[in-house]
Amino acid sequence: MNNIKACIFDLDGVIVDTAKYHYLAWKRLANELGFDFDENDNERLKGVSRMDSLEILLEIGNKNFNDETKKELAVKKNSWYVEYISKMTEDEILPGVKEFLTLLRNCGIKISLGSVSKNSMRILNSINLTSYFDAIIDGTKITNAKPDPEVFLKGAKELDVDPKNCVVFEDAAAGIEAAINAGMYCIGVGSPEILHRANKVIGSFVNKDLSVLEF
Ligand code: B16
Ligand code: MG
Repeated sequence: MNNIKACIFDLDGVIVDTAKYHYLAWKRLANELGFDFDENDNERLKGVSRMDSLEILLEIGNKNFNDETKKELAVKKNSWYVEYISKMTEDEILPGVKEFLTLLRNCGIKISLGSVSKNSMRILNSINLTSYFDAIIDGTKITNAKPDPEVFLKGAKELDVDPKNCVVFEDAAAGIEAAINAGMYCIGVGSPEILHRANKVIGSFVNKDLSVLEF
């Protein structure tokens, strides 16, 4: 059996389903700019930073703006997104997540957040989960978005655990690549077709025990 000492969790799509709120806000922006944006297009934005997401959106709509306007558009999208997530409660924690985090804590396995979202703290606080984490690495602490491994390597460093003893839980293809680039084990949460590069894929955390950390 391998020696797993830490688990690193992506936020959007792993702990909570905020992808639906990102989608609503991006769609609202696309519609305001005069084009449509569907759930299929939204898959391309998962795990991607805010400004990179905007670039993809504008490419889909075939629109071009200067940097200043792009910043204004990103601020506008974020204000709508924040409006949606400010209403979140503990009820929106995905099934089995809290129980699995509790199990890890009781077994002495360290826990870090590894999200590129700059809204991570706001979300963790509104769902009352902040105290479960030994380290929190989010979009405010990194300069390189996934698939760069920075977000996960910083988490391992803060926990003082070797990357080869870490497991990353991720719902996005870019995040799986980031975990591989960090030299960590990776468990995809979601669809095996999209996450086939992970060491294994689970549908949810419901009834998961430590055997999920065996590779
Ligand atoms: P924000 P994760 C990512 O979070 C989302 O998957 C992605 O869709 C979003 O664009 C990105 O955070 C930035 O979020 O605009 O809140 O800074 O999956 O890394 O937890
Ligand atoms: Mg995610």
